[in-house]
Amino acid sequence: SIQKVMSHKERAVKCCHPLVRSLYSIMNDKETNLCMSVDFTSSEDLLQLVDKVGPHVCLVKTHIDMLEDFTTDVTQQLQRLAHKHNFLIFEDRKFGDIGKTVHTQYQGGMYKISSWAHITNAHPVPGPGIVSALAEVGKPLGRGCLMVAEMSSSGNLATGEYTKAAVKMAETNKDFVIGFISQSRLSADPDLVHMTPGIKIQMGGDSLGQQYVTPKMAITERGADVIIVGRGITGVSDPVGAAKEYKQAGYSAYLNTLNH
Ligand code: S5P
Repeated sequence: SIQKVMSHKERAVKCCHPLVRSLYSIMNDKETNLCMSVDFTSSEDLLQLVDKVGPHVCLVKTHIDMLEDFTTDVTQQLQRLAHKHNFLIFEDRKFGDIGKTVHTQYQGGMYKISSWAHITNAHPVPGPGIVSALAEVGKPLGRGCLMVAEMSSSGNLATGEYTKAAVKMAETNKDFVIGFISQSRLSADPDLVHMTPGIKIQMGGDSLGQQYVTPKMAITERGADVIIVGRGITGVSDPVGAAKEYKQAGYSAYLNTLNH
Protein backbone atom coordinates (compact mmCIF):
# COMPACT_ATOMS: atom_id res chain seq x y z
CA SER A 1 0.00 0.00 0.00
CA ILE A 2 1.11 3.56 -0.62
CA GLN A 3 1.18 6.62 1.57
CA LYS A 4 -1.30 9.42 1.04
CA VAL A 5 -0.32 11.36 -2.04
CA MET A 6 -0.15 15.10 -2.47
CA SER A 7 -2.45 16.42 -5.20
CA HIS A 8 -1.09 17.53 -8.56
CA LYS A 9 -2.21 21.05 -7.69
CA GLU A 10 -0.19 21.04 -4.45
CA ARG A 11 2.84 19.55 -6.14
CA ALA A 12 2.67 22.17 -8.89
CA VAL A 13 3.45 24.70 -6.16
CA LYS A 14 5.47 22.79 -3.56
CA CYS A 15 7.87 20.58 -5.52
CA CYS A 16 11.43 21.86 -5.49
CA HIS A 17 12.39 21.37 -9.14
CA PRO A 18 10.84 23.89 -11.59
CA LEU A 19 10.43 21.18 -14.24
CA VAL A 20 8.48 19.00 -11.81
CA ARG A 21 6.27 21.96 -10.94
CA SER A 22 5.64 22.51 -14.67
CA LEU A 23 4.78 18.85 -15.15
CA TYR A 24 2.29 18.81 -12.26
CA SER A 25 0.83 22.10 -13.38
CA ILE A 26 0.19 20.60 -16.85
CA MET A 27 -1.27 17.47 -15.23
CA ASN A 28 -3.56 19.59 -13.10
CA ASP A 29 -4.68 21.88 -15.93
CA LYS A 30 -5.25 19.13 -18.50
CA GLU A 31 -6.48 16.55 -15.97
CA THR A 32 -4.15 13.85 -17.25
CA ASN A 33 -1.37 11.67 -15.91
CA LEU A 34 -0.88 9.97 -19.26
CA CYS A 35 2.46 9.82 -21.07
CA MET A 36 2.23 8.49 -24.62
CA SER A 37 5.20 6.50 -25.87
CA VAL A 38 5.43 6.98 -29.65
CA ASP A 39 7.81 4.27 -30.79
CA PHE A 40 7.55 4.89 -34.52
CA THR A 41 10.10 4.58 -37.33
CA SER A 42 8.57 7.32 -39.52
CA SER A 43 8.79 11.00 -38.53
CA GLU A 44 5.56 11.83 -40.32
CA ASP A 45 3.65 9.09 -38.45
CA LEU A 46 5.13 10.31 -35.18
CA LEU A 47 4.30 13.99 -35.69
CA GLN A 48 0.80 13.28 -37.00
CA LEU A 49 -0.12 11.15 -34.00
CA VAL A 50 1.45 13.55 -31.51
CA ASP A 51 -0.60 16.40 -32.97
CA LYS A 52 -3.82 14.38 -32.51
CA VAL A 53 -3.08 12.91 -29.07
CA GLY A 54 -1.24 15.96 -27.68
CA PRO A 55 -4.36 17.45 -26.04
CA HIS A 56 -4.79 14.33 -23.86
CA VAL A 57 -1.28 13.83 -22.49
CA CYS A 58 1.09 15.53 -20.05
CA LEU A 59 4.16 13.97 -21.65
CA VAL A 60 5.24 12.52 -24.99
CA LYS A 61 7.99 9.92 -24.78
CA THR A 62 10.24 9.29 -27.77
CA HIS A 63 12.90 6.83 -28.85
CA ILE A 64 14.39 9.27 -31.33
CA ASP A 65 16.94 6.73 -32.61
CA MET A 66 14.13 4.53 -33.94
CA LEU A 67 13.36 7.06 -36.69
CA GLU A 68 14.59 5.98 -40.10
CA ASP A 69 14.28 9.50 -41.53
CA PHE A 70 15.49 11.68 -38.64
CA THR A 71 16.33 15.32 -39.35
CA THR A 72 16.56 18.19 -36.86
CA ASP A 73 13.24 19.38 -38.26
CA VAL A 74 11.53 16.52 -36.37
CA THR A 75 12.67 17.76 -32.98
CA GLN A 76 11.74 21.33 -33.94
CA GLN A 77 8.24 20.17 -34.91
CA LEU A 78 8.01 18.16 -31.72
CA GLN A 79 8.86 21.26 -29.69
CA ARG A 80 6.25 23.24 -31.64
CA LEU A 81 3.63 20.60 -30.83
CA ALA A 82 4.69 20.54 -27.17
CA HIS A 83 4.03 24.26 -27.06
CA LYS A 84 0.76 24.01 -29.00
CA HIS A 85 -0.73 21.27 -26.81
CA ASN A 86 1.08 22.02 -23.53
CA PHE A 87 2.99 18.81 -22.86
CA LEU A 88 6.63 18.03 -22.03
CA ILE A 89 9.00 15.88 -24.11
CA PHE A 90 10.74 12.85 -22.62
CA GLU A 91 13.48 11.17 -24.68
CA ASP A 92 13.74 7.60 -23.39
CA ARG A 93 17.48 7.35 -24.06
CA LYS A 94 18.35 5.19 -21.05
CA PHE A 95 21.94 6.39 -20.86
CA GLY A 96 24.13 3.69 -19.37
CA ASP A 97 27.84 4.42 -19.79
CA ILE A 98 30.71 6.22 -18.07
CA GLY A 99 30.39 9.94 -17.40
CA LYS A 100 32.55 11.17 -20.26
CA THR A 101 30.64 9.11 -22.83
CA VAL A 102 27.12 10.02 -21.72
CA HIS A 103 28.10 13.68 -21.51
CA THR A 104 28.87 13.66 -25.26
CA GLN A 105 25.89 11.46 -26.12
CA TYR A 106 23.46 13.75 -24.26
CA GLN A 107 24.83 17.02 -25.59
CA GLY A 108 25.93 16.18 -29.10
CA GLY A 109 25.90 13.60 -31.84
CA MET A 110 23.12 13.71 -34.41
CA TYR A 111 20.27 14.05 -31.92
CA LYS A 112 21.44 16.76 -29.48
CA ILE A 113 18.98 15.36 -26.95
CA SER A 114 19.64 17.98 -24.28
CA SER A 115 18.59 20.74 -26.67
CA TRP A 116 14.99 19.56 -27.07
CA ALA A 117 14.05 16.91 -24.48
CA HIS A 118 12.82 18.31 -21.16
CA ILE A 119 13.34 14.92 -19.57
CA THR A 120 15.62 11.97 -20.25
CA ASN A 121 16.54 8.88 -18.25
CA ALA A 122 19.55 6.88 -17.17
CA HIS A 123 20.42 3.44 -15.87
CA PRO A 124 22.11 3.58 -12.46
CA VAL A 125 24.48 0.73 -13.41
CA PRO A 126 27.60 2.90 -14.04
CA GLY A 127 27.30 4.53 -10.58
CA PRO A 128 26.64 8.16 -9.53
CA GLY A 129 29.12 9.50 -12.10
CA ILE A 130 26.43 9.11 -14.74
CA VAL A 131 24.26 11.62 -12.88
CA SER A 132 27.03 14.21 -12.44
CA ALA A 133 27.96 13.97 -16.11
CA LEU A 134 24.41 14.29 -17.43
CA ALA A 135 23.73 17.09 -14.92
CA GLU A 136 26.68 19.07 -16.24
CA VAL A 137 24.90 19.22 -19.59
CA GLY A 138 21.26 19.25 -18.51
CA LYS A 139 21.16 21.36 -15.36
CA PRO A 140 22.09 24.69 -16.99
CA LEU A 141 19.23 24.05 -19.45
CA GLY A 142 16.70 23.27 -16.72
CA ARG A 143 16.41 19.64 -17.80
CA GLY A 144 15.53 16.67 -15.61
CA CYS A 145 16.52 13.01 -15.47
CA LEU A 146 14.72 9.89 -14.30
CA MET A 147 16.60 6.91 -12.87
CA VAL A 148 15.55 3.56 -14.34
CA ALA A 149 15.15 1.96 -10.92
CA GLU A 150 12.86 -0.93 -11.89
CA MET A 151 11.81 -2.38 -15.22
CA SER A 152 8.68 -3.98 -16.62
CA SER A 153 10.34 -6.77 -18.58
CA SER A 154 10.36 -10.33 -17.34
CA GLY A 155 13.56 -11.48 -15.64
CA ASN A 156 15.05 -7.97 -15.43
CA LEU A 157 17.92 -7.40 -13.01
CA ALA A 158 16.82 -4.04 -11.61
CA THR A 159 15.75 -5.33 -8.21
CA GLY A 160 16.74 -5.31 -4.53
CA GLU A 161 19.98 -3.52 -3.69
CA TYR A 162 20.27 -2.19 -7.25
CA THR A 163 16.91 -0.46 -6.98
CA LYS A 164 17.83 0.90 -3.54
CA ALA A 165 21.03 2.39 -4.94
CA ALA A 166 19.01 4.05 -7.70
CA VAL A 167 16.71 5.60 -5.12
CA LYS A 168 19.70 6.96 -3.21
CA MET A 169 21.14 8.43 -6.43
CA ALA A 170 17.85 10.24 -6.98
CA GLU A 171 17.37 11.45 -3.41
CA THR A 172 20.87 12.89 -3.27
CA ASN A 173 20.72 14.64 -6.68
CA LYS A 174 17.34 16.34 -6.66
CA ASP A 175 18.62 19.37 -8.53
CA PHE A 176 18.71 17.20 -11.67
CA VAL A 177 17.14 13.81 -10.94
CA ILE A 178 13.38 14.34 -10.85
CA GLY A 179 12.22 10.78 -10.30
CA PHE A 180 12.09 7.20 -11.47
CA ILE A 181 11.03 4.75 -14.07
CA SER A 182 9.58 2.21 -11.68
CA GLN A 183 7.04 -0.51 -11.05
CA SER A 184 6.32 0.50 -7.45
CA ARG A 185 6.47 3.47 -5.08
CA LEU A 186 10.15 3.68 -4.22
CA SER A 187 10.52 6.98 -2.39
CA ALA A 188 8.26 8.82 0.02
CA ASP A 189 9.67 12.12 -1.23
CA PRO A 190 6.87 13.95 -3.12
CA ASP A 191 9.50 15.78 -5.22
CA LEU A 192 10.35 12.53 -7.00
CA VAL A 193 7.99 11.57 -9.83
CA HIS A 194 7.25 7.87 -10.34
CA MET A 195 6.58 6.96 -13.97
CA THR A 196 5.42 3.45 -14.79
CA PRO A 197 5.61 1.74 -18.20
CA GLY A 198 4.21 -1.68 -19.07
CA ILE A 199 0.58 -0.47 -19.03
CA LYS A 200 -2.34 -1.87 -20.99
CA ILE A 201 -6.04 -2.08 -20.25
CA GLN A 202 -5.84 -5.69 -21.50
CA MET A 203 -3.02 -6.86 -19.16
CA GLY A 204 -0.83 -9.73 -20.48
CA GLY A 205 2.42 -9.07 -22.30
CA ASP A 206 4.14 -9.38 -25.68
CA SER A 207 6.32 -12.12 -27.18
CA LEU A 208 9.54 -10.33 -26.19
CA GLY A 209 9.26 -10.11 -22.41
CA GLN A 210 7.10 -7.05 -21.88
CA GLN A 211 4.63 -7.41 -18.97
CA TYR A 212 1.52 -5.25 -18.59
CA VAL A 213 -0.63 -4.08 -15.70
CA THR A 214 -3.74 -1.92 -15.99
CA PRO A 215 -3.67 1.88 -15.46
CA LYS A 216 -5.69 1.42 -12.27
CA MET A 217 -3.28 -1.18 -10.83
CA ALA A 218 -0.27 0.98 -11.69
CA ILE A 219 -1.71 3.99 -9.90
CA THR A 220 -3.64 2.59 -6.96
CA GLU A 221 -1.52 -0.48 -6.13
CA ARG A 222 1.93 0.51 -7.40
CA GLY A 223 1.90 4.21 -6.66
CA ALA A 224 2.57 5.57 -10.16
CA ASP A 225 2.26 9.33 -10.69
CA VAL A 226 2.46 9.02 -14.48
CA ILE A 227 1.46 6.05 -16.64
CA ILE A 228 3.45 5.40 -19.81
CA VAL A 229 1.44 3.82 -22.62
CA GLY A 230 2.83 2.80 -26.00
CA ARG A 231 1.11 0.14 -28.07
CA GLY A 232 -2.08 0.40 -26.04
CA ILE A 233 -2.49 3.68 -27.95
CA THR A 234 -0.21 3.49 -30.98
CA GLY A 235 -1.06 -0.10 -31.92
CA VAL A 236 -4.84 0.20 -32.18
CA SER A 237 -7.12 1.37 -34.99
CA ASP A 238 -8.38 4.41 -33.04
CA PRO A 239 -5.38 5.84 -31.15
CA VAL A 240 -7.16 9.07 -30.16
CA GLY A 241 -10.09 7.12 -28.70
CA ALA A 242 -7.64 4.86 -26.87
CA ALA A 243 -5.68 7.85 -25.53
CA LYS A 244 -8.90 9.31 -24.12
CA GLU A 245 -9.68 5.96 -22.52
CA TYR A 246 -6.23 5.72 -20.87
CA LYS A 247 -6.43 9.35 -19.80
CA GLN A 248 -9.79 8.73 -18.17
CA ALA A 249 -8.68 5.48 -16.50
CA GLY A 250 -5.47 7.04 -15.23
CA TYR A 251 -7.05 10.21 -13.96
CA SER A 252 -9.95 8.57 -12.14
CA ALA A 253 -7.51 6.19 -10.44
CA TYR A 254 -5.47 9.24 -9.36
CA LEU A 255 -8.57 10.99 -7.99
CA ASN A 256 -9.33 7.83 -6.03
CA THR A 257 -5.92 7.90 -4.34
CA LEU A 258 -6.73 11.40 -3.06
CA ASN A 259 -9.96 10.23 -1.45
CA HIS A 260 -8.37 7.46 0.57
O1 S5P B 1 10.92 -0.91 -17.76
C1 S5P B 1 10.61 -0.30 -18.77
C2 S5P B 1 11.10 0.97 -19.04
C3 S5P B 1 10.68 1.64 -20.17
S1 S5P B 1 11.11 3.29 -20.32
N1 S5P B 1 9.72 -0.85 -19.65
C4 S5P B 1 9.32 -0.21 -20.79
O2 S5P B 1 8.49 -0.75 -21.53
N2 S5P B 1 9.82 1.05 -21.10
C5 S5P B 1 9.48 1.74 -22.36
O3 S5P B 1 8.09 2.03 -22.34
C6 S5P B 1 9.74 0.94 -23.63
O4 S5P B 1 11.02 1.22 -24.16
C7 S5P B 1 8.66 1.40 -24.57
O5 S5P B 1 9.05 2.57 -25.25
C8 S5P B 1 7.51 1.78 -23.63
C9 S5P B 1 6.45 0.70 -23.46
O6 S5P B 1 5.80 0.47 -24.69
P1 S5P B 1 4.51 -0.47 -24.79
O7 S5P B 1 4.22 -0.45 -26.27
O8 S5P B 1 4.89 -1.84 -24.30
O9 S5P B 1 3.42 0.18 -23.96
